[in-house]
Amino acid sequence: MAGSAPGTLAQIAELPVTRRVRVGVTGLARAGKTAFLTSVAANLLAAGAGMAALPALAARAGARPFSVALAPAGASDMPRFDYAAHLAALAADPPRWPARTDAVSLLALDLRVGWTGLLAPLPARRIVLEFLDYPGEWLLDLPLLGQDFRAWSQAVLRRLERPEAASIAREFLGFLRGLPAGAAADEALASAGHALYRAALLRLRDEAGLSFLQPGRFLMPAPGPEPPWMGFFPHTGEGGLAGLLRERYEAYRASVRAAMQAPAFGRVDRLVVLADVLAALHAGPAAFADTEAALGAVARALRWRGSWLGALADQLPSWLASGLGVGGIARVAFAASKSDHVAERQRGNLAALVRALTEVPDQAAAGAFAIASVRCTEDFVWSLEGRNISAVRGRVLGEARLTRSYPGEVPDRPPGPEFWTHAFLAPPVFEPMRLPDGGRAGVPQIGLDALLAFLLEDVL
Ligand SMILES: Nc1nc2c(ncn2[C@@H]2O[C@H](COP(=O)(O)OP(=O)(O)O)[C@@H](O)[C@H]2O)c(=O)[nH]1
Ligand SMILES: [Mg+2]
Repeated sequence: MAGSAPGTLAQIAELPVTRRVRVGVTGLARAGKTAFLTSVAANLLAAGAGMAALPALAARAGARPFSVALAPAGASDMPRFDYAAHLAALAADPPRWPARTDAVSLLALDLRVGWTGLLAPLPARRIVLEFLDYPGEWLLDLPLLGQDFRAWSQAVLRRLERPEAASIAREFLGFLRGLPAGAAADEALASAGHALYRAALLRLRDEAGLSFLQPGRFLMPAPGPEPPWMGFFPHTGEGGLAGLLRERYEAYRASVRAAMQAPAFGRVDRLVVLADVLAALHAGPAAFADTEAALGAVARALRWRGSWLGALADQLPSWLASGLGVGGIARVAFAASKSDHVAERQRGNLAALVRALTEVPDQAAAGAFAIASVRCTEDFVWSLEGRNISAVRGRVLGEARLTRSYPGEVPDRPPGPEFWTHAFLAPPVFEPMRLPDGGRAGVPQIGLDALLAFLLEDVL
């Protein structure tokens, strides 16, 4: 029909030429956020320059020409992700891992996506892709939004009383037991309890390697002076002190909500949650159960009535929909990072394990992945005592020769007691592969392209 084509063209031409997509990138401790952001930027820039850096994403974009540039910072008030310094570390000889950073920062990329065929004359669309490096500790404040003080206190105390935590939390637990029934709202008691609780959280993180620790801002405080309402701790008693602690908890929740609506952190419409699941398998049953609980709580907080947020944004409770900007979260990707520590055969199991830990439904706005942002190893069949084992090999940081590694069999679901009778070995810290051409051809990765293709499916 001769008349229909111009109509269609006109409709497309009416599409907004600029779209802003903000991806929150978060993860439990040392999950690999900086490596992820550096690799995303390097590989998108390389793909935009016509190199085959992200095959799955390029396949999604089809034949449409696209180019990528680092977006100018303009007058933005968000600290920028120091891409140049992080890439320089990876591209150095010998390669180094990017320096440890804890500050919140933003990586912004400017994408221009053109049209093909009959639509080729149309002006290219301009899409600004923003990746926000979001502290993992704060992620664990999300479940608080749906829990009152009593329910939260009960859950925290149950976790603290488990053997692996109880010895570290002994002083705090002793303090709680020593509180008189119906204790009055006394500031000295409140601050003493708070100090003990906070010290216990820090040690649980640093000494026991636990990550399901709340409130997250006790470990990673927001910038600026600390308001008095930070001074609380979990407590299931009744009376004046309990009332004061409850009020402070409510003020804390209100501030979490407000922060999530603030321009800096709000408007997140996709989320990547990274977890070093292999390290948790190595750390043993208690640490693994902790990771499992943390991921489960985060996944549940991001869900509503069994459906993923993005799919049912209009049915969300309003505080949740507007807070975080979660109402607008169209997609969530949960990913096990550093999957180059195991061979291809095991990476499928690793993704299945992440799916089980987060209960991600099959067909949904949420996906489960096993990725390596910065691939350090190659797969390799190791003949050990007459058996062939799917292992990996790479260069260990600071060593000249290649090291073989086989940490153990990765379970495809949360493992039972029999799994823990064999140690799951700690993978060595591998050196990133040498990047030719200063990284301009991208960074070798595993599954990063599939994750991005899922996350940005509708954008490209
Ligand atoms: N083998 C391997 N190691 C990784 C990868 N990503 C991160 N790592 C390791 O994990 C460490 C922490 O990563 P980083 O990105 O700084 O974590 P962050 O604290 O979440 O920002 C790095 O220094 C690397 O040793 C990866 O893709 N493969
Ligand atoms: Mg970092």
